[in-house]
Amino acid sequence: KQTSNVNLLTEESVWKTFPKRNDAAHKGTFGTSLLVAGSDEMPGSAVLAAIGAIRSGTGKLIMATSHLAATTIASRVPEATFMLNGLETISEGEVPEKIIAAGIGPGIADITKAQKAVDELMKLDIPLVIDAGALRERKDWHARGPVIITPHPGEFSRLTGRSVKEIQANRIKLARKFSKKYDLAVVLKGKYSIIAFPNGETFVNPTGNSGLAKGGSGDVLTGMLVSMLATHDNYQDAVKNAVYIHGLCADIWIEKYSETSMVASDFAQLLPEVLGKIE
Ligand code: NPW
Ligand code: AMP
Ligand code: MG
Repeated sequence: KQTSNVNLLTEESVWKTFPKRNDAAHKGTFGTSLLVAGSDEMPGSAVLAAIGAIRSGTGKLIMATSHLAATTIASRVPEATFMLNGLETISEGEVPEKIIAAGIGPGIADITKAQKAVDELMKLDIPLVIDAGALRERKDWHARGPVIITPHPGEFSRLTGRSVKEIQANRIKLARKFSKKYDLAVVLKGKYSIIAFPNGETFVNPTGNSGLAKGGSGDVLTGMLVSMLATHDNYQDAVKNAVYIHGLCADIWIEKYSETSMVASDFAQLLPEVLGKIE
């Protein structure tokens, strides 16, 4: 029973569900995404999330972050706009208008403020990705819109109170259990990432390689997820497509270059090439 309804993600299913762009589109068509990410200690994390987001289709991107991180992001992703002191402002209940998808967590150091900000974002009727620092000490999962959590095994261990060893030995079962119990989508990362939806549908992602086992890889994924949530009608398709395409970029990178030397900003550069295969 435990493994019923488990499917491998395929290139074909991803290509079929990736949204077609309308010739008459304007930037509003593809919506505004919000990423609450980065801090003075970890500006790079927000840069990587911003790159993942801006290359994955969203019409506009607002980065809620610190002054230092904003300066760093602006030099790498000039298309982004900023909410300065973003974590503080959102934790006090002031959220930008018109956003249609949001993500919070990469490179956030202040866990108390992160939890308050998650509380505020959960009041909106939009899909919300919760990652990294925003997963720490999270207990309440009630939200108006769909919630997607993206823990690596270490983070899932903290969330579930189970050891990493136990998690790795029962990845599908534990991801499904958490998803059902709290009515949210779980992306349990690592080789063969598991995607478990609250309706019981579960997917295994075949793409990606050990070159991704480096700081920053997950930050790119969070940005991609938010941007694809903004552009897909069906949130489950957005989650599946982001996870698959993230790993595919890494696989295509190592066809030519070293897996050892690949870093997050390398494979993220391949988003235009990989998405070019779909369009
Ligand atoms: P160990 O060490 O293997 O025994 P943390 P983080 C454990 C930001 N970043 N995969 C592991 O155990 C992130 O966005 C900023 C992974 C360890 O105890 C976060 O905000 C960057 N971990 C913040 O840093 C680039 C596994 O989990 C713990 C594991 C911290 O994020 C880097 C690690 O998790 C980074 O993305 C597994 N398979 N199995 C930047 N350039 O700004 C066990 N663990 O403590 O949440 O640390 O993931 O680095
Ligand atoms: P994070 O730990 O948050 O930086 O996320 C790491 C990202 O890299 C996730 O998307 C993982 O699924 C992916 N990843 C890490 N190690 C591997 C691996 N050995 N094979 C495939 N993907 C991996
Ligand atoms: Mg991470």
